[in-house]
Amino acid sequence: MHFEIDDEFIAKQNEKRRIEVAADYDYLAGKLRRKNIDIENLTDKAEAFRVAVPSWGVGTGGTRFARFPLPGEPRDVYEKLEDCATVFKLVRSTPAVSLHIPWDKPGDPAELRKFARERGLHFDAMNSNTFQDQRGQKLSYKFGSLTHPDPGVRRQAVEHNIECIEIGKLLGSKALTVWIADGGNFPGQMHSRRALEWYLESMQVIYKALPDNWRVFLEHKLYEPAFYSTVINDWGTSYYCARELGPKALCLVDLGHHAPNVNIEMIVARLIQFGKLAGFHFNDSKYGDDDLDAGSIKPFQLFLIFNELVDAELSSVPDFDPAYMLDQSHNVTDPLESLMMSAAELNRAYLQAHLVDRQELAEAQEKCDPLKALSLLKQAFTTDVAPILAIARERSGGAIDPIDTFRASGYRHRKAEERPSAHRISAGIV
Ligand code: LRH
Ligand code: MN
Repeated sequence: MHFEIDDEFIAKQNEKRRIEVAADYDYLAGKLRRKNIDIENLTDKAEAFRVAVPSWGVGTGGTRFARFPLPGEPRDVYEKLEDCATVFKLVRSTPAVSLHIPWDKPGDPAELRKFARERGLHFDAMNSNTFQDQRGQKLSYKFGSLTHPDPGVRRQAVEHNIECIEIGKLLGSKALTVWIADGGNFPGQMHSRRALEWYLESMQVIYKALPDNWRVFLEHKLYEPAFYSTVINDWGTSYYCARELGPKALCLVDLGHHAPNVNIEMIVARLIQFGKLAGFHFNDSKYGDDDLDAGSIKPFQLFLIFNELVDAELSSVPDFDPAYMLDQSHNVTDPLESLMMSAAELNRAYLQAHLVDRQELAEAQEKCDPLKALSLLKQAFTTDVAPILAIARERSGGAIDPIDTFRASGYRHRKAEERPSAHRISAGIV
């Protein structure tokens, strides 16, 4: 039998907190009413907010130095879905799971789809992997994949991406995310212009394999694992390629894939304006692609990104339908707790962005009153919307306090009993 946290247990845990959170909610309702803001409207938005979780995010992550596995970690894609279902059960905003191929290659896609559906889950964008060599793989990706000088390697990488689309079609996915590690560690190692030509040539074949209702997300990254040059290194290159490929190609923004202090919210505004924003891999970072928990280091930046997204949503930008996903590496926390905390942090930033008085902001911008403009944003950012997030979870059948409820359930301990694993000292992100 596989242990699951049941609704009755969640209700009991909520019972302990209901009076307190209801009081906080009513107090906040009063504060917002004075600003002619209806709290119920915000709670509906919080209940409707959705973010996908990465299958590779429910296991412990690591670095090149070490990975410290947790007892009860998922050992296959089914156990990963069990854990994704537990996160969804408690926070109610994460019914979609993004798979990575071949890490999650299903033996029987129909069976996996049924297993997911029985747990209220469905599949978001598929992720291809031409940044590692698989056992028995003919040609190595050591020196690149879609941009490798050897057309045989490029063809192998193209075929892998098309295989990801075929698997995704059977799972009900509607998008493919393509991140390639292609780049060089030494000046002169790659011919930059030729490499980009090969990238476009390869992507055109992948693009042609997309079903009509699918999208392909191009994910740029400044560096790592290549440490001198990266072929798809910034949003400009990604944007150029997405335009060259066609309307189904869009640019995905992974927050950790930019140099420190880059103004990511402006990149978001540009991609929205150019009609090429695919969506996000949300996480946070202090230095490099640290894949830390979203909102844990730069919560104001996360708010400013959602400020651009909500501004676009409210001004009904055509075809504005960004995909929200977490992409994190949980090296020192329980991955499920980090995913629940991060999902709540995104929902918080989204709600706070809806608290910005956009008419007053437009006037302040019109009148060149920067301090007024900033204070309007800060007012929204410093409004504690936690009671709304808690009530929204409870109304959707989730936990008022997901992490405390998760800990009280003993889930991790039960999974450690159910999933005896041969812990091997290892390194790397998964
Ligand atoms: C690359 C990346 C990409 C995934 C990988 C797990 O850094 O962000 O999105 O394929 O992490
Ligand atoms: Mn990513």
